Amino acid sequence: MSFIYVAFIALLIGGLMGLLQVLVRSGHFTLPAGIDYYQVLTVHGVILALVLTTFFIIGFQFALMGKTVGISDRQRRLGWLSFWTMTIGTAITATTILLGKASVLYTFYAPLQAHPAFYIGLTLVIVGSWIAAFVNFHQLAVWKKKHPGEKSPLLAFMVCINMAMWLICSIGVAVSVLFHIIPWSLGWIPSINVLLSRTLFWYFGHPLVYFWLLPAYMAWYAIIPKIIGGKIFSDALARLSFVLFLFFSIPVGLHHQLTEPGLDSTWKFIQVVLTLMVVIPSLMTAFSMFATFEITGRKKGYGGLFGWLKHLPWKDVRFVAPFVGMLAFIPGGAGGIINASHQMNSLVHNTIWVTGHFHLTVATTVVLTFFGVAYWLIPHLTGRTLTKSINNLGLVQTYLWAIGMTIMSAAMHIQGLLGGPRRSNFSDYGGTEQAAEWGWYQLAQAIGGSILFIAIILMVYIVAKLAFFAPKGEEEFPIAEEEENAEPTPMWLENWKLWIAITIALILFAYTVPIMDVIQNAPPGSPPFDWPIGNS
Ligand code: HAS
Repeated sequence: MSFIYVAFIALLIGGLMGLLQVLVRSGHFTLPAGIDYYQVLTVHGVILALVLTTFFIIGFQFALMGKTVGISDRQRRLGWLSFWTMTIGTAITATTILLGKASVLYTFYAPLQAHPAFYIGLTLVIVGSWIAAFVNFHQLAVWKKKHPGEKSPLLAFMVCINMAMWLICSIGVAVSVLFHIIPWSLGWIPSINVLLSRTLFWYFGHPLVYFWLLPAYMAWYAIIPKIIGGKIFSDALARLSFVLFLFFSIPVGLHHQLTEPGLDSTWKFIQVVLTLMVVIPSLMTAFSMFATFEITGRKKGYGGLFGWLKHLPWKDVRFVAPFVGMLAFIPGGAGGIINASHQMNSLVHNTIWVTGHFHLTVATTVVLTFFGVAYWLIPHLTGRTLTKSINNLGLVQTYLWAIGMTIMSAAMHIQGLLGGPRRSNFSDYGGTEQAAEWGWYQLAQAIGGSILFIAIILMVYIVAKLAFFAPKGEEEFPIAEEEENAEPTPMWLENWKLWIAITIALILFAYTVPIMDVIQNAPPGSPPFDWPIGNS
């Protein structure tokens, strides 16, 4: 619950910053009291993309592990150590941003330079998450020792895959921050290899998005079937898709740098191919979800080509919120494939299209699934119940989110195609005709963003109600079972050593030459840029 409290406080603060941004970008509002746009944008990105997600995920995963393989007192104490390390790190980073010393956005691209405390705080967040990872691995190891020869519980397997991926990818950003960025921000080294720091960031930054996505997939594969009164379609398919995510999430970071000079296009091409491989486990997930819905509906006696859709619990927010998330992932995922296609990327890169893409993927697919989980997890943990009236309020919240996001994200996609930039304050670019075309879309973003902010207030109210005021009682922790006649899951799916070895081999293949190249043929180092002054 402690992790989840921090996550929802982050939602409120980050959401308010988002509201300010869309208002400013509409061109009809200026920030009061000399507050800087890029400061607000940094709070928004860091607090939502890094803090809300990581805290919710680690809290949720501890709950899943505790429920499926158990947690000892010692592991629980280490869980607290993880929590406090992350919370102290968050406080340090947040203070630095609020003092105006770190307006470098959530990607902290060099040569923009923040105060060292910004990077030190973020390092603590990562270190705290590593502690959680080792606790999770230990929890599964203890269970396996007690159950020799048995397959591990599906959710525990999934959590450990996610944390293994997280550990391997965050080493990249840790190396970059500890040995490169912090010494540079302390003035110990005069300049920085910008290309190397970005390449190491994206080595981490792309798997980061799957670190957000996989806990949502855990809920889709193993929790939603129970909520709709069905069974897990295929335990083996679910595990295989997670193993594929482990393989292909990491060696693909160059697709964020397709327009970056100084990286050989052969390696960009190879990483684009690997990116299209990482689409496959998502398509497997889509297939699996359709299968679960259809099989459950047919078992309940609903026939016809689409008649089985009628059986779905359309009034149960624990289902509806994640379902809207699934729907959003259809255009969100298609947009990702467009981004990954080298030629089309040159049209959309650095435009607000990309912002539209990630508001569909992380801010709708992932976040609405997390809300769907919160509706049962919070009362389960606090010994309360999800009442009919809170459920109905949750339905309103979900629809408001869907409406707000549809308006805002569609407008972002269109404005991006018309050349509207991302990561930038409002400007009419000297009254150019092109910038004039964006006006309506910027207004639509302000309308959509305002609806989203109302939805955020409603969600925080619901969370407070579920945590402190809902009637006492017992709320179910819904975990689905496998189909009775399911084929046994092959034991080779648990060959951890092999999976880690393949993952490392793929990373070495995709990254060794580009990184050596970036080091050996380093561009001239850059002195720091201190935003918003614009130079060092
Ligand atoms: Fe992305 C940029 C490519 C997925 C997040 N992405 C970003 C950024 C973020 C982000 C935050 O290749 C910006 C980073 C920055 O600040 O610069 N992305 C992809 C690809 C995928 C993808 C190929 N992204 C995600 C997910 C994210 C996320 C997931 C967060 C959670 N992305 C890119 C690229 C860029 C990028 C480039 C760089 C752009 C640039 O130039 O800067 C794929 O993983 C997508 C595969 C997904 C699918 C969809 C499957 C559909 C499912 C739903 C089924 C629905 C059901 C319900 C069952 C193929 C599973 C239906 C039921 C009915 C009854 C109808």
